[in-house]
Amino acid sequence: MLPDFPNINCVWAGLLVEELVRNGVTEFVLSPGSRCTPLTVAVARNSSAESTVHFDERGAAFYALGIAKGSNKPVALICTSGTAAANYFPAIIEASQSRVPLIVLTADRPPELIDTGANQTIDQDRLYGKFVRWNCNVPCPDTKIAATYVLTTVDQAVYRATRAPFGPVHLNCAFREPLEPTSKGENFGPYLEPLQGWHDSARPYTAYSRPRAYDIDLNLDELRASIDRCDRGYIVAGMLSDIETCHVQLLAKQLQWPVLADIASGMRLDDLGCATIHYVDHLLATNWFRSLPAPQAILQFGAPLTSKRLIQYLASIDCSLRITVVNSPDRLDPSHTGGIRIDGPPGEVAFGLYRKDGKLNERSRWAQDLVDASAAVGLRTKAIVDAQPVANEPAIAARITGNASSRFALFLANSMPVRDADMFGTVTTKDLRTFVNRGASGIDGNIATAAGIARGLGGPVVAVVGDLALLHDLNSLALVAKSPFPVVIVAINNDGGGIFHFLPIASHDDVFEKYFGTPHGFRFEHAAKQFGIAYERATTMAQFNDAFSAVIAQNVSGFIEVQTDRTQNVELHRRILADLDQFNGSH
Ligand SMILES: Cc1ncc(C[n+]2csc(CCOP(=O)(O)OP(=O)(O)O)c2C)c(N)n1
Ligand SMILES: [Mg+2]
Repeated sequence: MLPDFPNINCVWAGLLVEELVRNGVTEFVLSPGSRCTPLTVAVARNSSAESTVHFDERGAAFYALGIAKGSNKPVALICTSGTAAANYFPAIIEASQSRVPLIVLTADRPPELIDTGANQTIDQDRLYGKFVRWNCNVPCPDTKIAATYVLTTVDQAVYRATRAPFGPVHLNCAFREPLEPTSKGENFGPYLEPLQGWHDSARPYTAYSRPRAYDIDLNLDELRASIDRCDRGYIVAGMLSDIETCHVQLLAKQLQWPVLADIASGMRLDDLGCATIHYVDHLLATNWFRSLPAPQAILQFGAPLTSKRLIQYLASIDCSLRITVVNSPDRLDPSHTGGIRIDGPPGEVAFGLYRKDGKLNERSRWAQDLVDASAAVGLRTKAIVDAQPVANEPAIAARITGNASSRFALFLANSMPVRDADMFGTVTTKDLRTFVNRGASGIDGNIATAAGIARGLGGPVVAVVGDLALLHDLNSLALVAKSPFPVVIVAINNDGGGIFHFLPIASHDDVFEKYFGTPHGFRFEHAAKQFGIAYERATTMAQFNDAFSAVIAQNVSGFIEVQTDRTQNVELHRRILADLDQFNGSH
């Protein structure tokens, strides 16, 4: 028997939520509001729906993004009409550009109230423009419209969100009053009769057959043969999911080509038997590197890349074979390098290029020299960084990656935290999972994303964030406070935007500090305490190490504020680069 719904709004909302659940969308992030009441009640009353409630839609949407990244599953968002819906936009842009599936359900007023000056009413039609994979204005629930319409709408929404390129979809759902689950004694039995088979089956109403994961006019065996003809080639690992990383690793191990691994690839911090060039950004800065013969092939899996030096270097190479594999039809070629662009899942393509006999190639002298030089560069920079007694950003990046326990995943906020981890991250065997928001590289929603990742993974996360990113998303500490899994915030407080010191504008003293450095003088102790999060402050590396080790060992949420200095930071980076100028390939 189908449930006895009190009114037509509840019928549609109940079907919608149940169909989402049947499609594997079990996580719902809701924000309070009146117009979305039917959806909220439907989630609350569906025993298979897991829900998180967060008052701020901007944080809620980034939290949903984090859950989707951590769980590799689509996540649903529910909010009321008006600016509530507009607050989802930054996270929708990030989800669109980092190809993460979100099902965005915004409640809307009925058509007779649009454009009339009615309260909390805006034009929500196509609110998110081209940043959603599909957009549907779901009309007010009405028994004149078949109930199966609701099911096929949800099925289409989930399908469009989870077929490549993955991304957000928007269902703008209009509701007329009554919004609460009251009944006037209507009998929906005859209306719902056509759904009896669906109800009994426990399956989604529409079974979409997915296109073959990728369909290309290339013979991968032939491509592999051209790869094998190259003596010198790079594997470049950009942003990859866990499973994709495994397959790329397999190929990298077999080819024994140097792996230029981005921090978002899952291959940067670990060795895994590959010829990994962990410190590629710094190695590229050496004169020694410029004297090496160029590669004949570049095989890139995943995008984007974090290191500007690496992006520029790859663009400068004129090689005969350049293959880029990203699961998206989008151009994703900011340097206009062209070559062979495979629109398919990087893991599967890598596996397609892998020779199934499993035989490993011998590592070339060229590749081994690069591996050795990268390790030597790593040691060289470590020596300089370790000699600094005061807390400094490169050392924090090295310690966090070196000292985090393998239970923890890392979220690296935009601006310097992600770049420092890319440049200075310690090589470990801990298989640390790393997450970033590099779709649009915003410094917004970073705390909420980290908390969402913890929920999506079902495990603890260390989030490294700058002070401006933290100020931007301060109220998302509420999500950390009630996170079911530990979230450790490492707040690097350099009193402003440290990244801007690396730009030429930094030498324009009349404008720099006020408009770019943007000092604020704030500290975060009271903020952490307001949300009931244990707080520690560090000004030396020794203090930081103690505080970090303690919170990691306790496996609880916590907040460590480290004070650093923007000017000293850029000087330290310059000293490291000057030292790398002396590098001769071994020491
Ligand atoms: C939403 C958003 N606004 C502005 C920017 C431009 N931006 C990039 S980095 C940065 C400074 C970030 O400062 P902080 O978080 O303290 O990190 P730091 O540079 O000090 O490492 C800004 C404002 C952005 N990326 N995203
Ligand atoms: Mg800062």
